[in-house]
Amino acid sequence: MMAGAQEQRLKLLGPGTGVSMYTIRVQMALCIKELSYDFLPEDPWSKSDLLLASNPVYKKLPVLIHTGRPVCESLIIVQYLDDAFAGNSTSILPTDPYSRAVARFWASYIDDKLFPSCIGILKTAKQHERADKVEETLAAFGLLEAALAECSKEGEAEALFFGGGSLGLLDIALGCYLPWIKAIGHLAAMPPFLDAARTPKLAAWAERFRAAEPVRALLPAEDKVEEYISTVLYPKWNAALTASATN
Ligand SMILES: N[C@@H](CCC(=O)N[C@@H](CS)C(=O)NCC(=O)O)C(=O)O
Repeated sequence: MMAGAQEQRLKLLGPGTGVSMYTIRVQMALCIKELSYDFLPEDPWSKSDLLLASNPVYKKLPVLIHTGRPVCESLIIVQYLDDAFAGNSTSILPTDPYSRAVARFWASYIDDKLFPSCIGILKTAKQHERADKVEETLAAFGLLEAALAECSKEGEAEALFFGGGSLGLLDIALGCYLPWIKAIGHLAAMPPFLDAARTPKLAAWAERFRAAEPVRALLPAEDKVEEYISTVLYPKWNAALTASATN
């Protein structure tokens, strides 16, 4: 049976704060694929019945609903959009299977290693733990610098983006974190992570990414992210620390 027009329309459930990197990542993919959608704001800390029914496993945002069916996890949603709307605009994943595997590998690395190390800097007050997290973060950026250099090797000219001449999976996987990376550095009173001397390719990439259409307008201001970390995340982390100390 054909889904009705209402059901066909894409719905995106996400926090209404405008700072959720995972939701922004999906919105970037929707823009690149030139897809219109209804945004349904949700509170990630007070989960609605729709969120619980749509993502019963992780109970997290964002969730994409397409033809009445939910798709969860931002990287999977981005890849789903690329597959389901293959005819729309340029493709987000490379066409070559090996390049697709490499892009997926680094995208997972960014979520599983790079960002947890980076935000981990703020989660601890212990100097040696903080120093370890800084070192891990800088090492992770070093690896990504080399991955970006590899992208250039495959093309004839210097690659503008991880995706080559246009934005691809890795660009939006890392790009959605840019305001967070800056905000974390600022709150930790550190010099910029993406420094032109240490990671010149990444630093230049970040400038290009911030200016790139159609994703430019989706990136929140760093002070908005800083305020979110200070007013929402710090109290949550402190409450979790207190709870674990008293248990
Ligand atoms: N790996 C998930 C992470 C999603 C995530 O952490 N979402 C946050 C909002 S930005 C959330 O729902 N937090 C509520 C919670 O952790 O219960 C993805 O990529 O979609």
